[in-house]
Amino acid sequence: MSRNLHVAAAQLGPIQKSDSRTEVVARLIELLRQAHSKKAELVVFPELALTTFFPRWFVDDITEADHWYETEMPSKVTQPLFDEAKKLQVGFCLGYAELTATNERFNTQILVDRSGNTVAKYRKVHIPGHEEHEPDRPFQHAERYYFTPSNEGFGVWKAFGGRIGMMICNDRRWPETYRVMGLQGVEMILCGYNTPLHYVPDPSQDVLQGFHNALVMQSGAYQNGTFVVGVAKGGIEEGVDGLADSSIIGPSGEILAKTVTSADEVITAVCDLDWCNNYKNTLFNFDRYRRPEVYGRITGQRGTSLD
Ligand code: CDT
Repeated sequence: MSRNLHVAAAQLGPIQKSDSRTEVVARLIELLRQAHSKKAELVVFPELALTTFFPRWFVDDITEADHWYETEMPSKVTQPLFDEAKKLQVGFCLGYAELTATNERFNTQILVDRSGNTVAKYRKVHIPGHEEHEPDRPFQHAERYYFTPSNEGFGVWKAFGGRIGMMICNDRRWPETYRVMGLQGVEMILCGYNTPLHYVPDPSQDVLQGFHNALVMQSGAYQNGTFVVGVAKGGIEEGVDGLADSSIIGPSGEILAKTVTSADEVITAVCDLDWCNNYKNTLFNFDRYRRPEVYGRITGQRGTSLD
């Protein structure tokens, strides 16, 4: 018996400030069609896939940035993507900036089923970067100004014949992200990202961006017996070079498929979700081997305690 889910990572090249939502949605539809022609059932797009990565600029009045956010999903301009998905019977996962009716701002990802219905919403938990304008930087990473960290945590949804979880970009660097989903039996984690190659606070990490990206997702997959689909918006966007390296990772921790460009590109893999059980039922049999009674510090404190 196997439970195959044919998944696609639909990497985006850069989206410039002047690119309209309509132009971007047309690119997403083209990628969706390419993925469908490769027989994918689920297509994963990057974080903030409808716009340029706007947290690289600071505005004193945040309402001047309202135009980067979606107040409804689908909207008039994104509806064609949902329509195409329904027509092709392909599901998708899409990241975007969300502005709620109560004026909250989230970095959000949704899961849409093969009938074009939204079946799950995830809002980014770990928000990196800074809150204030830092004028000495070559570019800003003011996500902490533009987004509220979600308190909703990491859900896992029964969809596409398996247990699907979501995380967004910086979430992938934190082992807790994977483990909270692992404890809900997650079988595939979908992750969009925008990762500048230049890390301003410590440029010694610049050459390691690709290594760290693979390291965290491969270890998270292996240690929780789950597939991970990591999808970039890469390439040079408004002068800032972004990591590409989108990949589909198996529960063994091995990379099954990886992009070779930093432009719009589709990769796919047939994922037998039952493969997860090889890990979940053996080395990572949580019920048998975990020791939560000695893990109290994980949830009991935030920073390092030296006492
Ligand atoms: N989008 C996002 O979360 N990017 C961060 C960049 C590093 S923090 C400035 C990441 O973890 O890839």
